[in-house]
Amino acid sequence: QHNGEQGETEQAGTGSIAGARPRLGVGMVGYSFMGAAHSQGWRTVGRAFDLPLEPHLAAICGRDGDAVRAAADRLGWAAAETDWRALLDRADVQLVDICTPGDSHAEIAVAALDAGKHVLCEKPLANSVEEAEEMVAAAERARMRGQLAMVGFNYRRVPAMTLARRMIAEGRIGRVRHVRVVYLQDWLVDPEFPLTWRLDRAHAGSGALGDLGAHIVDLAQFVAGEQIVGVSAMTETFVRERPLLAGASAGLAGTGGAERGPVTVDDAAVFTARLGSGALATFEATRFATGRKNALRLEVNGEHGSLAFDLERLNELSFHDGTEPAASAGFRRILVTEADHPYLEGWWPPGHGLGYEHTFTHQARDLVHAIATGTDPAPSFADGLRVQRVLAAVEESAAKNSAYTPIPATA
Ligand code: SOE
Repeated sequence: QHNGEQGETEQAGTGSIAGARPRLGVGMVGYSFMGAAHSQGWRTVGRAFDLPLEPHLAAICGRDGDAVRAAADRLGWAAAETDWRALLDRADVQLVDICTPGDSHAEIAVAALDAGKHVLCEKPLANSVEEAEEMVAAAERARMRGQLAMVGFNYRRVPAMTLARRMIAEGRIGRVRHVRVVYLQDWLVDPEFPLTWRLDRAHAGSGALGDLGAHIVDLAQFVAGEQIVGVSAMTETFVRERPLLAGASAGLAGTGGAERGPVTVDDAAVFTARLGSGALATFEATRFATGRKNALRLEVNGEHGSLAFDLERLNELSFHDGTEPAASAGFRRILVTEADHPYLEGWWPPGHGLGYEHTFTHQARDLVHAIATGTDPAPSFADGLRVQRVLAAVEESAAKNSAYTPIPATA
């Protein structure tokens, strides 16, 4: 299931040190939550896995000089830049990793690809279908020159999720009938939580839909091994005004001032979908699930078995094999920590589990292998565009409200 095996060939553009593995110079744009998560991936990947190239954390970029220099020291980068264009000019950078809000993904990714760099871009790929299309076109041009582009849907790299995809592809649950996915967080329940960039459509594109819905759309398609072909949706913004941000935001948090401004994105999105095979899927993405911190739960029901997963117990995959005698059948827990489980060859003895951060290490691992072997990485920008089309269809369906059938009031 890994994207590419260890390569023999050296890709043009990778710097080489005599007697050592060729280097892959990484330049990162952004150093907040996702920047820190990706940095962790780049720092650890060459130690956990036997790689054909050695990732080198060449430079990190952000607009605030003092802050980006502090981030470079904290996160392990050799240099700091304050203009992403300068990052693209650096000869020691062969791969640009974009960890900025969605409104700058397209501009940076297209410029980086046109400048001859490989690109890893955080999800969602863009803020609109049009931008995502431009990015796919740039990736196709760059592919002819041997450059690769990948979008960062990191939850594909939870070992249990890669295993679930493998088991479904092997026919362990038969034909898929239902996919049921929710992604529940609660960091917006307080109406005094300030208007960070994630609540501003101009920066984020959408709210829970693009931030959380993008993950579960990608994951559902990845695990089931098929595409969504249509949706019917509702979205809601529960708190429509919030305090303006006073100062900088950090991670998901920030401090509000006295003035208020409008929330221009959805707080929650629920939608149903049909998959190509005719299977039915349901999705819920919300930042208002009080008490749920990062509850991404997925269940797939097939004609003779089911799989279930919860990100809050990410080392486990539940499996019901419906071909077993009914008297002893039932969901059982697979502890996904065996050496022959996906990605586990790089880590600990059985039972010594992994966490959220390892998904970024696995993402880096797969991209390094893809670059070394010249293999198309997954999820590609085209996969990111497909997710973007689903998000756009959800917004269109919610705006039309056409499937919504009010129930007449009774006395
Ligand atoms: C915030 O909702 C967030 O950090 C997302 O932006 C990430 O993509 C998700 O993995 C965790 O939650």
